[in-house]
Amino acid sequence: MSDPAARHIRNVIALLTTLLLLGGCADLPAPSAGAPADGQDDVGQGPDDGSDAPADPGAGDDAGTPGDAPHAPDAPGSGDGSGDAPAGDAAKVAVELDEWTVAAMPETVGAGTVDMTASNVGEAPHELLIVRGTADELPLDEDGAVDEDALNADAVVAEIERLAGGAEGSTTVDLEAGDYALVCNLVHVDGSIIESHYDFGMVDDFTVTAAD
Ligand SMILES: [Cu+2]
Repeated sequence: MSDPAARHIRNVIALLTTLLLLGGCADLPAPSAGAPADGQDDVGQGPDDGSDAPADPGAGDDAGTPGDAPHAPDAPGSGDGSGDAPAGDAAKVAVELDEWTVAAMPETVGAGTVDMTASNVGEAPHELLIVRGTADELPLDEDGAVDEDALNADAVVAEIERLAGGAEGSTTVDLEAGDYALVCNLVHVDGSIIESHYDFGMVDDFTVTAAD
């Protein structure tokens, strides 16, 4: 009984040893690929988090302070931007169209963005052309109207198209310093009667001065 028992015990020990070895070997790869791996990652992340955590507060403070600093410059920067684009400071010009007058208020503005509103206070339809040059420089056609085809391509800088009596229109235009003419260039033909609004007097000189 003792020999078989001893053999059995040896076998058991051998088996246990094998299992331990296998288990040990098996345990190492298997767990390391699983839980231990996570554990290591966790451990790794732990320290990382720890190092990140201290770093983050520092970076946070750094980011906060510089962050605020850039914002402060940004405000002046945007201020400069709005200064470059004087949209907020756009000059406002009201132009009254009537039979047979064009009247701008004011008649002089500084160079830059101009919000121009035309009001037809008359009964006939009128339009408004903003043309480079003074009224006496404008080429005329056989109807006594401004010959728009004879103007330089960029001479008409803006237009508020035909407004019925009582109507109002507006345009925003960036004007360089110089002389301009505000013109209604409608021509009404009634049989043999040709009515050029310009010829009837619908023109007003308008001046844009150099910006300060
Ligand atoms: Cu007119």
